Amino acid sequence: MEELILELYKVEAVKFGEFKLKSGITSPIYIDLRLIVSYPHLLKLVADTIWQKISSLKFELLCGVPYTALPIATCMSLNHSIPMVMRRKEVKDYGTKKSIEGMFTPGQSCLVVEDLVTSGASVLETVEPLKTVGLDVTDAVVVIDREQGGRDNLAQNGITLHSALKLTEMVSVLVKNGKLSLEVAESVSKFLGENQTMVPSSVPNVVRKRISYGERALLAQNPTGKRLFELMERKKTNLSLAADVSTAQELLSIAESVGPEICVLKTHVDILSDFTPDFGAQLRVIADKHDFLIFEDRKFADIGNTVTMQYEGGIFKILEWADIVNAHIIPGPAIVDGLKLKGLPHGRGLLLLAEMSSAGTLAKGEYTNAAVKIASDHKDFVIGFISINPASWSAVGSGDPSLIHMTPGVQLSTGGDLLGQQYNTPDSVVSERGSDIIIVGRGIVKAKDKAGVAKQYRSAGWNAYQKSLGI
Ligand code: S5P
Repeated sequence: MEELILELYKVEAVKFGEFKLKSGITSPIYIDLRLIVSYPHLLKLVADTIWQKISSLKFELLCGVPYTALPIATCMSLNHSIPMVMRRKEVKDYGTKKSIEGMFTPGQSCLVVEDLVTSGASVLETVEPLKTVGLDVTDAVVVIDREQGGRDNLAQNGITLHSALKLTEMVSVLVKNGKLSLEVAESVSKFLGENQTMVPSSVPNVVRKRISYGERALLAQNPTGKRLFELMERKKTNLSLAADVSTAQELLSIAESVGPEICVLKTHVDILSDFTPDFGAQLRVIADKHDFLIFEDRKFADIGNTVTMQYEGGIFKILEWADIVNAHIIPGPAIVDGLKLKGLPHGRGLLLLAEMSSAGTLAKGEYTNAAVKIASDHKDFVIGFISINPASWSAVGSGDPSLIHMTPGVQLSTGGDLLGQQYNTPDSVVSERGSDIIIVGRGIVKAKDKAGVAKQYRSAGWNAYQKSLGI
């Protein structure tokens, strides 16, 4: 390590003096590792030193942060026969439009390699597109950690930082070897203390790039989640109808007329006054005819054992006819285990209520983060969330493209009802708030021409989706 520090100093990859940074701040130290490509022995030494720091980790791919770390990652790849992927700094708007180049399969683990970490923002800019294509990224390795907050910022975003060298270690080795005076060493340490950076935990959302429903179908682990993404791509609709009417007869008639416009029909089966045991079978016929999924908005909220009975039994027998159900996470993860026990053998999917549309909802902050965690631990059964503003979520994994977001409280103009419901527009829900599916109830059900109004919602939702893809 001492050898590496002295070599970097010798080639002036690390310099001391007065340097004006981009931010306007004057720094007593300047580090530029770009020039190590001119010294093959030094490049090799850098690659070997950082390898020692991560050799015990398990990963299948390497990705260097462009550009300075690319040759370093290449050396590691060649020395240890580990394939690389490359992140494009500029995503081409013609041709393949790929942000990640190279061969990989979703679920593979990838180590990020970087030359220098200050705030951690540039590492996160590479982590995010890797995660977007389904790679598992939990660790990053750098040559030099400037010790200005990057380690904590990355940890907050679920990334463990490994470093070959810390800036303060470098300074003390240089002092020991008579290359640096104590006075300069003190000014560096004062500078570091006064210039700690903070990366807001929303950084991944800012750099998150939307990918198409079709691509996300390939990432979804649950068969119903996969079918839903495929259906949306095929039918070109992200509209879900909340068919909140009081009779089964009326519901079936709306399903018939609005069915061609929607991807999901949402029911509250316990509000139907004329429910009969063949209701589910009748609705299924219409769903198959018009190519939509059925979501019974049952909002399970009990212990695992009770929900298995509520899901399968009683007079409604929801398991027999509903592709999707949803659950509150208030009882903890066992509610998911209970529902999964019954639902998964039938290929069914579950949505978790991570947020709610009603005024004063308690489903926010840590509660929402807990829903994200439970979902990511059960991706074979959980297909996504009921959410209101997923783009603002701070939890690690909140931007997981294999999970879907469905948002209620949607009308063509904002407002609310007298009982706490709050409405956002389709455009705001999809293109600003980062959701995938708009759930519309009274906006369609109370209209005279239900199919005509559903068409308007459908095109508003789809246009917003295309806008968010940059089309
Ligand atoms: O937070 C929520 C969750 C749900 S599932 N807020 C909601 O409004 N819902 C449901 O969405 C609600 O039960 C109703 O079926 C639908 C909204 O209906 P609308 O008439 O207000 O559009």
